[in-house]
Amino acid sequence: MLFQPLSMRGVALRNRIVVSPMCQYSSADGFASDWHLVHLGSRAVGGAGLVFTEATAVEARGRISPQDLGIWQDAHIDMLRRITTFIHEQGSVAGIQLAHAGRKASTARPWDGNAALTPDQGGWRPLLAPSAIPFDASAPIPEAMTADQIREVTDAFVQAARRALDAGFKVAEIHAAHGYLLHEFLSPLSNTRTDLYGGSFENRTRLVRDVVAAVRQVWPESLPLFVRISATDWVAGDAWDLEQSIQLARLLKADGVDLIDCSSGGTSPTAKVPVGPGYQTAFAERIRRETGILTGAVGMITSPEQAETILATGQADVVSMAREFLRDPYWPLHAAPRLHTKPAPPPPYGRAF
Ligand code: FNR
Ligand code: 531
Repeated sequence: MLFQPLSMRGVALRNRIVVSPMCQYSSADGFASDWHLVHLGSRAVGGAGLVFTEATAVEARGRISPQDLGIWQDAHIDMLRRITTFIHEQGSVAGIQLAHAGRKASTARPWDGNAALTPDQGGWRPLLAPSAIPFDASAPIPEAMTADQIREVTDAFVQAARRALDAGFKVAEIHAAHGYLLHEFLSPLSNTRTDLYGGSFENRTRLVRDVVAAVRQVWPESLPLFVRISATDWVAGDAWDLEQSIQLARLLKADGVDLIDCSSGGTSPTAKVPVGPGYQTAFAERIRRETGILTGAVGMITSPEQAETILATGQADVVSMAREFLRDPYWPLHAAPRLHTKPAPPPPYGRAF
């Protein structure tokens, strides 16, 4: 099944293999560079069905690090269009993950230590969040967003979607996972608001549903829209969990979302996450079976046989890989013979496979 095509609305993926979004921390002022062209382009050459950009900031203050990719200004579109054109020339599909880091914004990139950056270190203030609750003891205290700021951020997602369309992307994924802004509204661990955006499930899911509805308005009917969620906070008690994720997925399906990309974690710095091969596939399975929406499985998927089993047992409709694709951009070309399928290299490489 891994090499079977998948059609969603007017877009046909050549296979079920997705390059998961991966921060490259390689932009200046949000601009894509030759690094992004080669990084993403080579994975399209390698045979992936869908290649996602990293989390791409919808506004400058929504970056995780100063070096994040962005699409908050029209000037970002040109180089992004060069990348989508190349990806599509390879028979792959270009996707973009639209993101806002919320209270986890303004941090140094991993090889610079990951720490929060003050304004004189290249960071910025304020950090936006549902409530004035820092991610951990060493993180800055964010500002609880006003109604105006909620409107601003929602519009930033819409404008970003317009730019993404102009840049040639065929799939947009809204990042509502990993403890970033939209996930922060979902989880009672980070959202203690008492207005229309806090408290009940309906209120905590309001922002992600408003963003999805607003983006769906400008994202063409013919193009798929994904949402990445953290299916659970991995925290007992009053936190975000799988039952709520199933409920949210059902609502998002009705709101015009085509696929739920099922990750987990990111809200609590102390949560014990039982990481292991395919440790999140059960979330994709439960959501897929109980709501009928397409799902993506991600997390420690590395072998062709493992990926095939996930699809063949109905746990998900696509498999996403991040680290394995860093180790091997040509993973699909190497996986095909392992699953008794002919690899489809680009013509110039034909004699090597
Ligand atoms: C990530 N991950 C990630 N997730 C996301 O939703 N947006 C992103 O921009 C990033 N950035 C990122 C950078 C790097 C270097 C890594 C390793 C990971 C998470 C990633 O997409 C994936 O969900 C996890 O890495 C688990 O999948 P793997 O790596 O086990 O295949
Ligand atoms: C890794 C991560 C995975 C799952 C839960 C929390 C964190 N992160 C996520 C990335 C940035 C770098 C690594 C994003 O989602 C942007």
